[in-house]
Amino acid sequence: MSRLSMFSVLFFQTRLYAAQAARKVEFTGAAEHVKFQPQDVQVTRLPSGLVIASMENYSPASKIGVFIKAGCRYETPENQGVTHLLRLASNLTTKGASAFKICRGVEAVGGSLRSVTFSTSFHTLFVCSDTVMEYLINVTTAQEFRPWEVSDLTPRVKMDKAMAAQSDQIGVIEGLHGAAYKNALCNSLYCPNHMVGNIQSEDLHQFVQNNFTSARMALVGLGVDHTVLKQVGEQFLNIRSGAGSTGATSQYRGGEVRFPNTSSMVHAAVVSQSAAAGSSEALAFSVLQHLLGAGLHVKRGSCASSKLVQGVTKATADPFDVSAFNASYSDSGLFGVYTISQAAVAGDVSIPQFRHESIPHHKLFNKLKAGHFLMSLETSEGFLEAMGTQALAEGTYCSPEEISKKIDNVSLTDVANAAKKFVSGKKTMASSGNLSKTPFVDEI
Ligand SMILES: *[C@@H]1O[C@H](CO)[C@@H](O)[C@H](O)[C@H]1NC(C)=O
Ligand SMILES: *[C@@H]1O[C@H](CO)[C@@H](O)[C@H](O)[C@H]1NC(C)=O
Ligand SMILES: *[C@@H]1O[C@H](CO)[C@@H](O)[C@H](O)[C@H]1NC(C)=O
Ligand SMILES: *[C@@H]1O[C@H](CO)[C@@H](O)[C@H](O)[C@H]1NC(C)=O
Ligand SMILES: *[C@@H]1O[C@H](CO)[C@@H](O)[C@H](O)[C@H]1NC(C)=O
Ligand SMILES: *[C@@H]1O[C@H](CO)[C@@H](O)[C@H](O)[C@H]1NC(C)=O
Ligand SMILES: CC(=O)N[C@H]1CO[C@H](CO)[C@@H](O)[C@@H]1O
Repeated sequence: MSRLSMFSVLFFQTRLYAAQAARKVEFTGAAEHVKFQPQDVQVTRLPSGLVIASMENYSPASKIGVFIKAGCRYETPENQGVTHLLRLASNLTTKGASAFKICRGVEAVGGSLRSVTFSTSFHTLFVCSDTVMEYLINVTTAQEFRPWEVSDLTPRVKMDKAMAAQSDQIGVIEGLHGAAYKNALCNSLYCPNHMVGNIQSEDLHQFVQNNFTSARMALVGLGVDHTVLKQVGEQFLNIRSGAGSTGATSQYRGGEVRFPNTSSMVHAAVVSQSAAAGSSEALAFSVLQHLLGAGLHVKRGSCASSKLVQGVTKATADPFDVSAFNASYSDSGLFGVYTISQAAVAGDVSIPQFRHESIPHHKLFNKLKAGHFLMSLETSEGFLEAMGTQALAEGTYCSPEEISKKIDNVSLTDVANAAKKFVSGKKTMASSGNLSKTPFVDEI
């Protein structure tokens, strides 16, 4: 789920298309262990604007995803909540296939569609593969949004909201965005109350029509041949070409939102505006987050030694969990601290004092830099998502090694400047729980 994009992902239990050649080689020769070196990620932008990104890793299973720049940040006041419905509607009827047929169709070829999970054995993928792609594409671009199916979504919207309301973290992070921005990024991932039941089939159609353009999509595959994926993109995703408007730039304003209730655990986030994703400043924030996270993601009592963050680490035995918070978007970012504490000590929420001389010496710093980006890429789903997100945002893919090199370029001064920007920046705060002892943002 993301403010920026929506995506559907198909998982296959076996390979799509071009697996044969690879397999053949794999089982000739004595060793069954002959492994193929994963190839580099290949990226192509088609004339329609569609970005194709893939990596052939010779995995026995393929994963394909369509990523679209059409998250809640693109909603307007008139259609707020429409992306929440779109997420829920991903398995509704498309042109040419009923909801029931879609489930069975994907199932029949051993695929699974995100948000609908099937697992069945696979039989004749080579015969079915075009159909599979059509399903994925149709689910993405050719939904009918039948009025009765859309109104049937209302109970699920309510249930989603009720479940989200049980999470302090979701409440705080949604509230934080709402308070931090005047527009775009202030939109919630959840349909606002006043729109529940008020979003019609027509609104969904309009949003898709205006926002799902080829130039705002990336087709991403893991364990797929790049040429094959390009053909698929040309053949099936060549709809609504043209850039589509890029949407409004988010305007940061800062502010505060409080959700008081009787909960004795107080969740609070205090942030400043950081930097847009992809900038070198964002990398400095990323390193800073890692430094803070490394020293802070522990109970308060045991991290008194972290000189970096003296402000939040007064020695006390009360449970007080602090972690660095960051959110990063194409046009803005948020950076700060997220604390979970007993209501009685929530007054200790404060802005850490960064000291230049206390930023760890270079060796540790480098180690943190190196490890940072490799972590998220360990799972194939994480990798697919990283590839899709980058392909959407920049139309390119930057390998972990390249990112590591860029991080190596981040100097201590850059990190200190990022810290300074956070400390002196206009703050946004969101909190929930028994807030009787929690300071207001202007008191921090
Ligand atoms: C996809 O949609 C087209 C019409 O837009 C339809 O002709 C085709 O049958 C659909 N394919 C599948 C697999 O649902
Ligand atoms: C779509 O998926 C949801 C769960 O993810 C399920 O409750 C719903 O029945 C499905 N709808 C159809 C038409 O299959
Ligand atoms: C207080 O609100 C948070 C979310 O805002 C929720 O998770 C929590 O369960 C609530 N606690 C009580 C006691 O109502
Ligand atoms: C997305 O669709 C909505 C509804 O049609 C439209 O108002 C909005 O301008 C579109 N956003 C972009 C960035 O094109
Ligand atoms: C919040 O906690 C204080 C003690 O710290 C207590 O006196 C007060 O009744 C609590 N308020 C609520 C609404 O639970
Ligand atoms: C690192 O910085 C130097 C000098 O500022 C620049 O020439 C080089 O291209 C940078 N390397 C990377 C990987 O960004
Ligand atoms: C600016 C910044 O620090 N961005 C990072 C925030 O954290 C995510 C992971 O949660 C990274 O992917 C970003 O690079």
